[in-house]
Amino acid sequence: MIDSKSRIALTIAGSDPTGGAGFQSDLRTFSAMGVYGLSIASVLTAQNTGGVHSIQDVPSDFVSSQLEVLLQDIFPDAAKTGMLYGRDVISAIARGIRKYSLTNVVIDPVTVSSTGVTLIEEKGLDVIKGDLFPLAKVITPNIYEAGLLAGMEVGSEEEMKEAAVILKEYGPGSVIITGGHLDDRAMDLLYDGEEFLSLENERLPGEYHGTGCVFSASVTACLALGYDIKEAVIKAKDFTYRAMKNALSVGKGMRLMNV
Ligand code: PXL
Repeated sequence: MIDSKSRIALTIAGSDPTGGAGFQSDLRTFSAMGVYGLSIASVLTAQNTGGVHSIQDVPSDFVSSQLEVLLQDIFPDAAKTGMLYGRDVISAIARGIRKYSLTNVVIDPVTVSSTGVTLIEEKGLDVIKGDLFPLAKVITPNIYEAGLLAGMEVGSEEEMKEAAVILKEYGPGSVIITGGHLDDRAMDLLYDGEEFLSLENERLPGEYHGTGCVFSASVTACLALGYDIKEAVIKAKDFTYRAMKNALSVGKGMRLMNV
């Protein structure tokens, strides 16, 4: 049960009308973990379970207004970013995070949808790396995004470690790379600048929409609840796995995470 004493988490993310990803999914994840959710729409999408049809950006001034008005009133215990799309929007969010000294910031560098549609403007990744990564307690790229961001091929556990070391240099407190696989095991790697922790579990077959959003939102909720990064990542992985295991077939396409 959420009440006025509940911890609060903010998501700054895109709208996904299916609710499988985007801020709609983040809000459900926060609720399921007992955290009250705030949301700021950074970009809109037209999509269904078959994929993303089109993208409509939100003017960066209006993203700034949403942040200003909300943060003058409520201070969240943790915050995350998801799909941001435009470079100006990314810079505006970085300014807002700095101005209001947000803590427990999780940056999920969303680049591409599960069906292969690009979800970020060209060069947007450079702005995420330069402006947002230094403000992050943890960044949560998947293995593909880690490769793009670190400028290298990432397939093996060794390459995941190399990429994590490169990404840590942009200034986040920790790096977690998700979606590695070793034979039939799923593997995520956490690097805090000192040691590596690899987390493995069963790899589930099939296509799921919104796994990255659920993982980063559950890390954010755990940070809001006061867990440290290692505990947050372990709990988030378990939460994400259960949401995949119970995934819903509500449309004609991909299954949606059941949070
Ligand atoms: O899963 C990445 C993602 C994040 N946010 C929004 C999306 C998607 C994928 O489609 O639409 C809004």
